[in-house]
Amino acid sequence: MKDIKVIGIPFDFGQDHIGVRLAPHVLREANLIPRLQNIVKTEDLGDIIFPFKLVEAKKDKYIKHSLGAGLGTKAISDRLEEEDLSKSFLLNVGGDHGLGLGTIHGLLSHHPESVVVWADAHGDINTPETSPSGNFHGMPLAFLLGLSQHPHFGWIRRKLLPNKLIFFGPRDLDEGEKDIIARHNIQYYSSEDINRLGAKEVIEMALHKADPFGICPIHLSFDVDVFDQMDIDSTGTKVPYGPKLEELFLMGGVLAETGRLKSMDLVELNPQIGDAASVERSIALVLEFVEATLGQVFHAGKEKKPMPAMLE
Ligand code: NNH
Ligand code: MN
Ligand code: MN
Ligand code: MN
Repeated sequence: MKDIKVIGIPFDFGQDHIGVRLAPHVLREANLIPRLQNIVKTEDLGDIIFPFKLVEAKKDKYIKHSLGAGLGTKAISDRLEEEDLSKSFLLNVGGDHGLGLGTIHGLLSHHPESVVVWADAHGDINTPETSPSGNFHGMPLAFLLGLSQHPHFGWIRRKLLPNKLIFFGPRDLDEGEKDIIARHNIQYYSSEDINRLGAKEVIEMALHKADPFGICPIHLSFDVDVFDQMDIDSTGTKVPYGPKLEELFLMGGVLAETGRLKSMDLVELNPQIGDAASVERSIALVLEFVEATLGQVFHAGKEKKPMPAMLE
């Protein structure tokens, strides 16, 4: 890979806090692009614009904002499909996690064999029927795996195989999600597993099971609520007992060192949640994580970056 491409995706149809759509803007204001430029040539592709209003003729029974979510994820997938990603690392800056359906569906057109690491406090694999909230950001994986159908998502034509999916850090799963994960035998490493076994051991074991020959491209779908609630405040659904900060940074590093990490979603940062100081701290942490991970993607094997200051 020769460069990084950054795309802003202010998608917020997946839940009810509109602040997530501001995250691409605040991260750029906090120097996301220059910080990546320090690592390697970085191109900002701008934002995906969603050219429709958040209006629905009638309340959808199971998925809130289903029209926006369906059209929005299709727009994301189409946009990524047409992008030349052959020499680039793609960083998708959300937005809420519902966008993962669009980004991963689009990426599967470039790399059909991709392994997806879903780093999240949640499972995001509810079907509209099992969802306790009706929020689409809790459902993208059910659509991506082909477990759900809905008229507003009739455009979906690719599937992620359950054996290519790895859950990293969940600790708040709904009952229906537990059933789905068990039924499809999806790899699952809870926050407790990670803190007990170590992120490196967990990720190496998981990648080996998903891709025994070590040849498949890797996509990291990173929901910032995977961080412990003590570490991040500016996100809509915080959960305690997260993986230790150093285990999460280590996970990014271990993925980077495979040489196969090709893309990443960064989602659910909401600069409208928390006071000014905690928003600033949340942004700083997210930037540190991206910088540390991409630093290792591009410099693995060369001079190593020191640990980020906040971990010392
Ligand atoms: N599982 C819950 C739901 O389906 C919460 C999902 N919230 C998230 N997911 N933030 O990452 O509504
Ligand atoms: Mn609506
Ligand atoms: Mn999520
Ligand atoms: Mn989450």
